[in-house]
Amino acid sequence: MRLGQIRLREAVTAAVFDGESARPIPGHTVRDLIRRTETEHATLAELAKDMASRHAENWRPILPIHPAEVWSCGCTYAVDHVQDQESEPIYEDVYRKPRPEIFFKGGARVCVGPGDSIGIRADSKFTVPEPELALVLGPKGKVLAYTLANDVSAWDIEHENPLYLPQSKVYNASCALGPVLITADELQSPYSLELTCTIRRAGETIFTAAVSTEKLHRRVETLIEYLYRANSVPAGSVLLTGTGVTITRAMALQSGDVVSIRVPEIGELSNPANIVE
Ligand code: DO4
Ligand code: MG
Repeated sequence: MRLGQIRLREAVTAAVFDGESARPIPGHTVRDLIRRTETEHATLAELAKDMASRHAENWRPILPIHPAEVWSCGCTYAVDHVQDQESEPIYEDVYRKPRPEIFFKGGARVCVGPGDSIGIRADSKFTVPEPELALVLGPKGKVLAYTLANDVSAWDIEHENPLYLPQSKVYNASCALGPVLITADELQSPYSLELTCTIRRAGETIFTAAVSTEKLHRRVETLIEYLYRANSVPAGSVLLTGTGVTITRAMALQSGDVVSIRVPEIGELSNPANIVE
């Protein structure tokens, strides 16, 4: 099932999507449904199926979940994170170590939905999109659904000194999610998705790259297990699984660029980029 959110009479409202049209679940957000999966011992898809109105209309999907918390994994694919500098040994080292890199990306405050602007920090000259598969976590870290994420990052700030990582990763509009969630029952495997990322500038495609999630170097269960060590992450949080695509400095995001991330089974997440102060 494709589950997302719409704005219905000013209220963020969960909705079941079928192509362009959606059937609202009035009075409930996706986080509300996630809470009910525990009390009603039902899956997200079962609950949404029962609760969605019969009437379908064309609706624009908004941010598909206002996550309690967003966490992000790094160095989970064999890519050159540094690109235009001497290879930074810490990235390579973490890729090989048993303990994955996991960092706090923020909360709903830094998230934007499909069509919304993603942010370029005014103090960064090398901001990039990081297209990633995202896991929507229920109680006890159960994967309830999947979506697409853009872990927008200011690489020049992060590469200047690893202690600057939070400033590269966490700022206004630094995380795009969507366009909708696909419930876990509908995705056979998270390891066989072809993820494509495109950057368009003034109508021209200036960058395109694809990676399969079969190249993900860690199991999803391992990432979740590490995330929950001594850390009671609430249901309704989102975990980004890392990027398998890297961008050169020549392709650094500029205001007006449009980044699109696509996985056929999930959809396309498209966002224009804009400077944020
Ligand atoms: O610490 C570097 C960032 C890693 C990351 O976000 C990724 O690999 O996706
Ligand atoms: Mg990332």
